[in-house]
Amino acid sequence: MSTLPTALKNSRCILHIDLDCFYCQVEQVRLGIPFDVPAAVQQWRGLIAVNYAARKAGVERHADIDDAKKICPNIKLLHVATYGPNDTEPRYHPNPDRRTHKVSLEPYRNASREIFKIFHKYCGTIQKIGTDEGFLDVTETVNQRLIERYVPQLLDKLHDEDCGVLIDWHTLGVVVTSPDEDMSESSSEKQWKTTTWRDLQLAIGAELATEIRKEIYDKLQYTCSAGIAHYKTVAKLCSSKNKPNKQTVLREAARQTFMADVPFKKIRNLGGKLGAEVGSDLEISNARELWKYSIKELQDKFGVSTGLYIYNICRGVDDEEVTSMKAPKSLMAAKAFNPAIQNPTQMQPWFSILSVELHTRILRNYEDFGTWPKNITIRYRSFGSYRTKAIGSLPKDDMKNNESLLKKFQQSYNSIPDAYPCLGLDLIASGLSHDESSKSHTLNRFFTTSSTSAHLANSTIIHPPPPVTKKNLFFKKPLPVKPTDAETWVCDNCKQTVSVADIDEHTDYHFALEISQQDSNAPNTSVKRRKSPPTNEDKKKKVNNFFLPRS
Ligand code: DCP
Ligand code: CA
Ligand code: CA
Repeated sequence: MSTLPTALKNSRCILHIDLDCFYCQVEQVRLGIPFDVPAAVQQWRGLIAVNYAARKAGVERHADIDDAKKICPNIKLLHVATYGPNDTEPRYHPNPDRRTHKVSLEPYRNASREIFKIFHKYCGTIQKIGTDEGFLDVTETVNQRLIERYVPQLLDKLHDEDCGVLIDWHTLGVVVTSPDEDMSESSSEKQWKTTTWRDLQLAIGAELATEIRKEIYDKLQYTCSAGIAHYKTVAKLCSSKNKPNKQTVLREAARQTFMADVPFKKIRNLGGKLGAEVGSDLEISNARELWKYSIKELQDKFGVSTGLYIYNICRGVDDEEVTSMKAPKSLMAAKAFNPAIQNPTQMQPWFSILSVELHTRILRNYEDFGTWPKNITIRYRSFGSYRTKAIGSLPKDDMKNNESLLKKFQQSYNSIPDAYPCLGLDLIASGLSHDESSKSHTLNRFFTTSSTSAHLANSTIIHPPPPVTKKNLFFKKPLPVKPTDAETWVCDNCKQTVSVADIDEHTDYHFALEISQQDSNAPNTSVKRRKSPPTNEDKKKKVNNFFLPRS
């Protein structure tokens, strides 16, 4: 792109989009409950999502249903879908019981797929975080629009910082302002005196965000909030700044002002251990309080790369790439039993529930990514120790419905001599990979798998960090991605940091490794694991109570 203004050579446009009270919206849309009616999604006796009308009335996430009703008597409590005994799909049972039913997050996964399909129409570089949010690097599309619309008339300004274009920011969402900026009264609206090329890039990004949010609303009736900025961290902070149903643009001129009062624990990657360390070492709580430290001081204290990272991140600058989502390596349907299951009669209904769930997920995954599992494995827990049993693989022809899977599952489990009491039962599909038949089929896929995303990455512009200027101190070299926030978790096995969304997949990866080793040694025998995977308690501790669906 030779006509790209110089100021945009290293400038990215990042959107962070997050659905408003996501689970609650899914249920409200399903039931046709208007958004101004207070409502919350209930899982057993607790609330896992609360809509904005109910939040106004003082209802908080995790509240007990009775407390919620006291605070807000007209609140609509909508229980999540569950699998009951013999259900072949999740249903909205009127009075589900955790002893006989299993929570299903399938409706939210389905909604999520529809949302991400729309994201994919606008952007090829999407990093999915959990089910309801993602980063979109829209630089390419934005720059294209910018070049088409503005560059031909402004060829003489290509090397300037300012482009002189008048932007009606009021149509683009909430625009963060800074008190030291020059404003001029042009017509009736206040305008900033200058518009930089980078501002223009964000303005077009905001226009794109509006289009995406509009399409999500028109097609699915969901509202979401968006942040538009040059860096991931601030884009995320912006999307949560004005909720619900708003978008917030952070221009460079206002970045520092915006960052000043951000509690630094709210900053991506500083919510966890690193943040705690910085907070206690330097006795600070806001991003602003970090500004008085020089790069060198921070590097002396926290190491070269972490010091530089902190120096930049407290000013709202980072150089983290938006990394496209990858196909999962394994899928799992899991249930914890409390009290433990004591005998085959009690266990009987769970075989069907878990095989239906895994079956659905295998087929859905095949549609999305075209990968098929090599191994199906049972993992069960009795008195703290996990045991596993491989049940082989299932060809696609045997997966038209869940019956073969159910039969194999049942037979294998029933042949285990010491299967009771059982505290937890997981059915896992691992070794997901492309097979010959999936290659020959043209499937309607919108996700990319690892190999195709690598190809995509090659065809997109690589954005090196912006140069150091007098006004802004940017990175001199790319930062190692050091996620240490509440959305990440450190694996006990390999010490790798993984995002919460990937915990199960990561645990399953180790597990699958073991299985493949065991498979080659002693196939079809139940084996004791060398090391237990993290329990839900462990995970919860490590991820600061971030939600983990497993019930
Ligand atoms: N979730 C959960 N338990 C948690 C956190 C989240 O079950 N501790 C589920 C329910 C949420 C969904 O994930 O609806 C998305 O999580 P968010 O943190 O984005 O919260 P919401 O979308 O509900 O609200 P907001 O509008 O503040 O984003
Ligand atoms: Ca959300
Ligand atoms: Ca979210």
